[in-house]
Amino acid sequence: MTLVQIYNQQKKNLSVIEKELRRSVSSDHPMIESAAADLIKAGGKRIRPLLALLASEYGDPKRQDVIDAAVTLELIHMASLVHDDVVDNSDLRRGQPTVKAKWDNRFAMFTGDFIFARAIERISHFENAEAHRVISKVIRDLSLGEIEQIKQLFHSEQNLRCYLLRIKRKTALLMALSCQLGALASGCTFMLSRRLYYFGYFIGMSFQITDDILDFTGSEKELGKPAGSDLRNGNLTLPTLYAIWANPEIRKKVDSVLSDPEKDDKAWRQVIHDIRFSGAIERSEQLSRRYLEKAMKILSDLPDSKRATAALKEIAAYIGKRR
Ligand code: 2DE
Ligand code: MG
Ligand code: MG
Ligand code: MG
Ligand code: MG
Repeated sequence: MTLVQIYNQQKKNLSVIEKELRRSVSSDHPMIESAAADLIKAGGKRIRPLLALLASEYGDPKRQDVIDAAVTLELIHMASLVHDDVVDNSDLRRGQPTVKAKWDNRFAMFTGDFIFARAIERISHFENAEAHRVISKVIRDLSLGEIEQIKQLFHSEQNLRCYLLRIKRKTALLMALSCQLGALASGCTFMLSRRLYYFGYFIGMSFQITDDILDFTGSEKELGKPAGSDLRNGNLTLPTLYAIWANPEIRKKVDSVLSDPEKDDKAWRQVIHDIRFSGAIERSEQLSRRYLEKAMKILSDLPDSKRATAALKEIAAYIGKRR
């Protein structure tokens, strides 16, 4: 099965979700309406709704709760990104100007809140109290993660646990929730929803590690921003951490640029080059693969005959091949 086939299989559901998303973010306020239209148009892979749809196939995928779950997940994701672009001062996302760039920070904060409120409205449809509990927990952890991330910016004294917790909160938990909620919404047992949660968690960890690798290995054209942007913004990701733990010379250089971010571009380029060719990328790839293996292991315990199992396998494989 290919990724295109998976999207094709889910085409009907995904187009209902798209319509519901559009309806959810629309408003009779012209600025919100325009920002919302831009957000929908900018698109995205809708990976969270897709995960929820696939997880729902382990129960009864026809339940209305499944669509509500998928829409809720994408709305939470969208709202968090509108806020994230304010915090990160990002003017572009998916090649389009961000809400904060097109208007301003204040407007973006409330657009994010508006979308978030729409997500809460959807959540009110769920009768399952467990669903409410797990959603709140993930949003709480997302917020905590962002606060901790700010505190850790430009600090090179970090251990692996600290990095892993950061990417868990920022990326993996929402993917885990997507699988779990899709399962719960379709009436799966709690046990099965937990297993799917771990699948989402493991691919989320692998996804973010790959994202952090690509920030070093991608070209400026591919990334839409200079290579090493994470480090330039003070965010020490896995490649940097592996490099400074293994090599005191690189640590010295990293500390030097971090202590003076206005340092000339040549110094930055040199450090980024050093990290890239230090072996740290390969070690990061190894850890990313380990998470994928854990994800695959979960699938091997799920009913093999299910087409969803094959589809989830393909998604894990895609995450492993992402360049
Ligand atoms: C993006 O990470 C992570 C976003 C999580 C933001 C969570 C917030 C708290 P990146 P990119 C703001 C929850 C708020 C809600 C639910 C309204 O590393 O490169 O900045 O995509 O990634 O910007
Ligand atoms: Mg951020
Ligand atoms: Mg960001
Ligand atoms: Mg990134
Ligand atoms: Mg991203």
